[in-house]
Amino acid sequence: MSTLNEISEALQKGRAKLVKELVPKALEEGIAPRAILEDGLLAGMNVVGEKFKSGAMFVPQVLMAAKCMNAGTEILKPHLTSENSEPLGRACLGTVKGDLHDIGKNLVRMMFEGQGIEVVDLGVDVAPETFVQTAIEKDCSIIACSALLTTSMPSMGAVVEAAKAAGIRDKVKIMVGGAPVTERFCNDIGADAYTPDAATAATVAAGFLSAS
Ligand code: B1M
Repeated sequence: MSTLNEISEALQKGRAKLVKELVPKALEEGIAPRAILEDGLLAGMNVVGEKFKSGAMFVPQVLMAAKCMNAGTEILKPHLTSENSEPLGRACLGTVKGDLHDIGKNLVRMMFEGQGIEVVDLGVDVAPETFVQTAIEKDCSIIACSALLTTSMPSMGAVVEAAKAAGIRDKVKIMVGGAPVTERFCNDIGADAYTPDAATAATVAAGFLSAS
């Protein structure tokens, strides 16, 4: 079995210690960090998602897989990000209200920081007003929202409305993403950018900050 498959299987089985051994092994074998993330860790997480959906896996097992994902990405972090010394600008980032999923949000943070963007990480279950208040207080040019649940997505629209109500809509770019989010949804709520993955989000955010 290839090391990438071993990583995927170890994550599916919730074996964090093994993931911590296999990720450095894959790096030593010369496998690209991005491939380890996408074809090892995320591939395993997709299987977990399918099994969770069909009832073949339950919350405690999914939490173990999430722990493996975090352990793996922590090791990959220095290899995925190229530290820029000059900060490009500041963004506040969070998972929207009612939503506790944070793995994708943490990846976005990692990629933003790698592009030299300072991140104010608001965590999970973040109210629309908190995004906006933080953007004002910390002088953030970008509000970045992640959502994994179809039921929490509407909160992204509330962020756009809260920014308008606070009079800062023309001063911030609002970026949205997460598995159920689409370009169309982004346009419907009047956000500025939808991106399908964390790396693309960081590139787009850097573009916004360079242009401002
Ligand atoms: Co949850 N869960 N979960 N869960 N969970 C999903 C999302 C689900 C699709 C599973 C399923 O049924 N197949 C489903 C949602 C269904 C729906 O709404 N349509 C679901 C459900 C139903 C639930 C609960 C309601 C289950 C329950 O309790 N009955 C519950 C909700 C809790 C809550 O939030 N209020 C719940 C709980 C949990 C756990 C706590 C057990 C755990 C989360 C642990 C954690 O995050 N610390 C969990 C997990 C792990 C998942 C799955 C299996 C994996 C999610 C994940 O981390 N993927 C997930 C199934 C799946 O997605 N296949 C599922 C890896 C991560 C890197 O991907 O976050 O999509 P993702 O990020 C991607 C892109 O989307 C993008 O970048 C990343 C790639 O580079 N991206 C952005 C993300 N944010 C971005 C922002 C951007 C740009 C790109 O710009 C700002």
